[in-house]
Amino acid sequence: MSDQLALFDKVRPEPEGLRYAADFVSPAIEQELILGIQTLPLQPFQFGEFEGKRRVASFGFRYDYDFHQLKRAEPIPAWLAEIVANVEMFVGPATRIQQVLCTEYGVGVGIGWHRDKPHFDEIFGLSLGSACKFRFRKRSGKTWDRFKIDAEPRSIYMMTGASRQIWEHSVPAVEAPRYSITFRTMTNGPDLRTPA
Ligand SMILES: O=C(O)CCC(=O)C(=O)O
Repeated sequence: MSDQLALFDKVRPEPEGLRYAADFVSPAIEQELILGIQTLPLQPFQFGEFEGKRRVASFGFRYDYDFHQLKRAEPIPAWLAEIVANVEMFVGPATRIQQVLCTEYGVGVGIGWHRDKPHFDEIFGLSLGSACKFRFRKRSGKTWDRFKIDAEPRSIYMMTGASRQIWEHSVPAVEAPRYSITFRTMTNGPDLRTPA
């Protein structure tokens, strides 16, 4: 574990591999990032014939629910380069973020229970604009083990290990507009940021 990683507050009793750090970005950077997201051509999240209420833009890669395949997306834009580098540095120098997802949640919008696609490995999530309950659940016989963090604006969470591979996560409907930037490393993918 890198020295930087030790700066994440340990969440107890947590799903293994879950970390949370408050105040990862300043209020000024938060506003810049929100403005950046608001200027993107955000589209309702599509999964097959269904459409989610949250609006998203993917960079690096995107998962295509029609073809059940990972596809290349627009490259990560320059205005996100610094925050991507900061997340990589914070987690550890070997970290290579290759997928970025910008999401806008209007009031009353959330995200249902899921695990991220196996093409992605480690997941880091920056919360912007307003707080949310970030919930976890894992089957335990006929019931569920449950866990929750209050993800404050400007905070970051990290999901690796069991928190990412075994536990599902969801965000219930938010009470004020929330934005998130999800940063993902790839399980096996080509390193798009290394010239061929
Ligand atoms: O908004 C968030 O922090 C969570 C996003 C998420 O779980 C996803 O897009 O898969």
